[in-house]
Amino acid sequence: MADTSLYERLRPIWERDPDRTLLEHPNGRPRTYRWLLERSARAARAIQEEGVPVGGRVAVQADKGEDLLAVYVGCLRAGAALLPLNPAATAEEVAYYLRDSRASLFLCQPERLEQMRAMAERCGVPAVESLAADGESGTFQQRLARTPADPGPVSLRPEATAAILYTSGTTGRPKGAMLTHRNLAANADALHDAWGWTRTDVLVHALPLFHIHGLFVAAGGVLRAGASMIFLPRFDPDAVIHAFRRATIFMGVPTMYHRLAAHPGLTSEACRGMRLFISGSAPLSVADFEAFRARTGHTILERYGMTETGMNLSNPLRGPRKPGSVGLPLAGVQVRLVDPETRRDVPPGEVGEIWLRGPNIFAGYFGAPEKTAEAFHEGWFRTGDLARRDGDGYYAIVGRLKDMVISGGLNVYPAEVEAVLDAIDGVEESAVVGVPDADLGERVAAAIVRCAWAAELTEERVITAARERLAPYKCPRTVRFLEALPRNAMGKVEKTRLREILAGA
Ligand code: MCA
Ligand code: AMP
Repeated sequence: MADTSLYERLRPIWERDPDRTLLEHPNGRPRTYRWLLERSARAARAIQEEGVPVGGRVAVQADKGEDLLAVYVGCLRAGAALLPLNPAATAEEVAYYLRDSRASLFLCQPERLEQMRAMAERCGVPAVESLAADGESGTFQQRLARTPADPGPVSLRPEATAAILYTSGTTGRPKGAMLTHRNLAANADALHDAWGWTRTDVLVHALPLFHIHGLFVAAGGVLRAGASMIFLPRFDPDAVIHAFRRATIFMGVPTMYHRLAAHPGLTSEACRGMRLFISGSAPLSVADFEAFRARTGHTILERYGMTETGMNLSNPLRGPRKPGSVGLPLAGVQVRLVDPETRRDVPPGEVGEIWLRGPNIFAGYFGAPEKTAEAFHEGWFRTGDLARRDGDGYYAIVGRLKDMVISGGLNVYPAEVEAVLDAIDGVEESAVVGVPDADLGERVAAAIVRCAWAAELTEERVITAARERLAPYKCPRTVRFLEALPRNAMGKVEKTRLREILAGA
């Protein structure tokens, strides 16, 4: 791999055809690669002038807009790590990310600027500006308008951190996974080849930009190919299907495919120019896989990835795409299935934990070497996902060792929700599980044991209290009050049993 930064690898691709459209908005000016080169140069310079050193962090909690991409590329050029945050994260959650990452600059939503300035000051963040989805009205954007497009030379090694993405853990607080320029470049190259990207591809982009999926796999695929995207502010099935008429690729989480397959506008005619539909972030049900094929004639390509690793496994572009399977290892990715107890590889056909090695595997958790050490065994990253490999070498995810719920493609860690529920007045104890949900895949459900004096505590009160501290998607959608939590002889809550109890609630 070339010994340069990700930006230096991408720049020649963009400069080859600078007037090519990078993105089109449903109602707004299209943007070219020339725009990205210029806008990201200004962003890099502004990041430097805000006092972010090479190796520093820029946290961004902004609604989806074109300048998020300019700031991302600006960070790459300035040698800063981007920390993208969910706009739905509460002030308490954001405060944790800012403190933990020791960010030098925080870009927030314009309507929260005052609140966030006060909060960021308490967290020791020296500079706070706003970034608006409209591309002009944020204070950072006003600054960009008067900043020269000249960041000056920054020399970076591929081992430099390009982004830090927070991922919660089954125990403790969220951890910041450091992804290097090399990680992102290696994964972008592997996906470019595996999915046959070309400059003439047009992606329908309806994912959020604060996760690997929307930022590095979807937008990152476009940037790597020098291709174009129809850039939608959010997932709206009408707008997505409308955009298919002018596009070639779509990427979504299973909930999106479930909703598209139920939409009367989804027909083979509506998808006539499309060449590829890709699903990931959560298991795609065989029912949705089949329903989508029946409606469109297209076979969804399912793949498997993780924040710490980017993409690892993918069904093939050419060759069978099997329902219920996440396919074969991507180029450069080594995969083992290991018995988590004995740490030996399991015999063919048996279930084991997925262990990974490759140039895509992250550099560690920011400021947490012990947590990094726990995540690896002899150089292999332990995913906590359980899989089986069939006779053709295809992998199928069959379960998880980690206590985690995936709701609509977003991960929710029960330990984090339980800590918040336990702190509510009148809650003796709580337990959180995921229960099956046709739309979201899994739905967050909570069992609560009330204190003897708190018979009045209602489901509504619990949900309201949880929402004050947790992003809405993490809050339980179902709350059931029990006399006691089901426990095994060791006193451990039996989550499987609880799932059965709550599935019917
Ligand atoms: C929104 N809501 C949710 C979720 N999303 N509740 C539970 N789970 C969710 N995922 C709630 C909102 O708080 C709101 O509730 C109500 O649903 C409607 O909100 P709205 O924004 O209109 O929701 P939506 O547009 O229907 O969103 C559903 C969605 C979205 C499109 C499926 O969640 C989404 O974009 N998911 C994709 C996430 C993603 O990119 N995952 C990749 C990460 P209320 O009104 O009560 O507040 S994983 C990854 O990157 C790895 C590496 C990988 O392999 O890809
Ligand atoms: P995150 O760390 O938020 O990126 O979530 C990664 C997790 O999502 C993985 O460890 C898996 O548990 C799950 N995941 C991602 N893609 C798939 C898939 N295609 N099928 C099943 N689970 C998936």
